[in-house]
Amino acid sequence: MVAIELGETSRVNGVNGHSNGAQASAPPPTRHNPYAPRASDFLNNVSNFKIIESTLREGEQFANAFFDTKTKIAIARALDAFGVEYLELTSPAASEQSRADCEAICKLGLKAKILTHIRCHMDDARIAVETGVDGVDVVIGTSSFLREFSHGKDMAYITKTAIEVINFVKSKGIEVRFSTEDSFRSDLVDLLSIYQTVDKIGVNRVGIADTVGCANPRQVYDLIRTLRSVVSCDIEVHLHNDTGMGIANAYCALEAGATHIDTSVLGIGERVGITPLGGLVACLYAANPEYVKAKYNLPMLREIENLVAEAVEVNVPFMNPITGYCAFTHKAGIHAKAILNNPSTYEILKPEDFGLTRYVSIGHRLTGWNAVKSRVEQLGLKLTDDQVRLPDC
Ligand code: HCA
Ligand code: CU
Repeated sequence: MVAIELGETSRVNGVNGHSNGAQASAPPPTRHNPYAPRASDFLNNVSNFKIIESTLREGEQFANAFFDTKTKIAIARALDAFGVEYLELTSPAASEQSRADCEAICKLGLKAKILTHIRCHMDDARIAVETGVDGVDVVIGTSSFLREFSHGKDMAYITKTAIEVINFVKSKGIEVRFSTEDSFRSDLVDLLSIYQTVDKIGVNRVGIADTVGCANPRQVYDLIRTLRSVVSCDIEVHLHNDTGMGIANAYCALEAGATHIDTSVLGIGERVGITPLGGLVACLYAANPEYVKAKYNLPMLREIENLVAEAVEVNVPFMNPITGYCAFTHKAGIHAKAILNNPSTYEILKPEDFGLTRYVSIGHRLTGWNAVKSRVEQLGLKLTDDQVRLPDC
């Protein structure tokens, strides 16, 4: 556990908030935030990560996703223009159309690296390496549930096949990642031992998948931190959102030393999907706005979400970070007054950084006169403060 520096203001807790007589000579309170990332968090990658955007793989598994080639290309181009580092595509072994689409996207000449996602099987690997991808994401289930009720293989077989597939993909000069499905319900010794084995033979990344969305942030932190101490390769996380932890878990994974986060636009995927791209970006922007602004074309977010929402026929949720219908609307009089003086009082995200504008609601009994005054000024009307305050003005 890393020690937390206590600022002068924190000490007040030790005396139940009452003056102990020493305060007159105490230095003025600092603005130090004890929860911000600390230099001593040497594993922390909150300002040093890559996004593996999986709308065209995990997202294609969303119940209402039926992407045709044109739509896939539009999504790939939009995500590339936004600046994600990787695009993950459905396995070319899944269908003839999946293979053709994968090849077509590889030929677009995008800046993002193109990955495809396959089962840990030589038949799939042989097809994948012929498509023109920059890398292959390999996965196999290791939990007792999947070993017993899905593929039926034991750890010895899984390890042997993983080595064969990884060596084969590497021999083609492209990236390879090895991941275990349902990692959080797999035996920890099995997990660490297979990851150590694949790290030694030169896998580029290992992946942890919370396939059923059962993990909480502390569990994610602990597992990634343990894994960080046994492998030297990069670490990717893939986090399902069944209990609403997708973003929080991704953040904790980065704090613990993960290097790559899987996302999909609006979080679409199996069941309720995975860590959403927009929500993750909001969370990481709050941690380090300059880093996130420099990396991604933030004003494109809304357009990308609308594109995907339309393609899968859903609405953007009203409480979506950044693009939700009320994301930058302020209503109560106390909020409006402070916002009009200084937007940072009630906004951790600056709407203008996302190409959006704030809105101060005025049509309600909770609205204060400051909000009405501001609207009067916007409209170029000439009213005195007394007139603005009058209920019938
Ligand atoms: C699935 C597989 C997967 C794979 C994740 C990964 C999962 O569809 O069940 O390759 O890291 O959630 O386990 O999406
Ligand atoms: Cu998944």
